[in-house]
Order: sequence, then C-alpha cells, then structure tokens
Amino acid sequence: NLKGASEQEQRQFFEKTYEFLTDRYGGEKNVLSANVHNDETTPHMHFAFMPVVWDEKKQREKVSAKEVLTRKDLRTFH
Ligand SMILES: [Mn+2]
Repeated sequence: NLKGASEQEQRQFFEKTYEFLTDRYGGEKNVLSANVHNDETTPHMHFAFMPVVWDEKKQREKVSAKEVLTRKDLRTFH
C-alpha cells in the first residue's frame, strides 16, 4: 500500500506506472493525460489514453476501445 511509502517512493511508483501504461498502450502519442491525486484517501493516478490499434486491412492506425480493452488485456493487467 502506498500510504506507508515516502514521497520519493510514491514518485518512483507513479513514474514506473506511467512508463508501463504508456508502453502498453502504444507510446506517448496515445497518452492524453496522467495526473496523480493525493487529495483523496489513497494516492492514485488518472491515466487517459487513446485506444489505438493497427488496422491490417487499411494499413493504418484506428481508434477502437473494443479491440484494445479486451478481456485478455484486462485479465493480464496487474
Ligand atoms: Mn482521483
């Protein structure tokens, strides 16, 4: 739990989390915002991104939350 962590540890945790999510969802071009909230019960991050996938047929990227946020994605998310 982050409550017992020092400020520096929390910072490192959120930086790692940001890197992980950014990497997982296609790089910084797809990141809309990332904000850490400390004013609620537990420190947490809000991470907003564009769900982009490669469209094989059209040979270009497309936006599809349905294809990015699959059951498998959520299951393997830790
Ligand atoms: Mn919040």
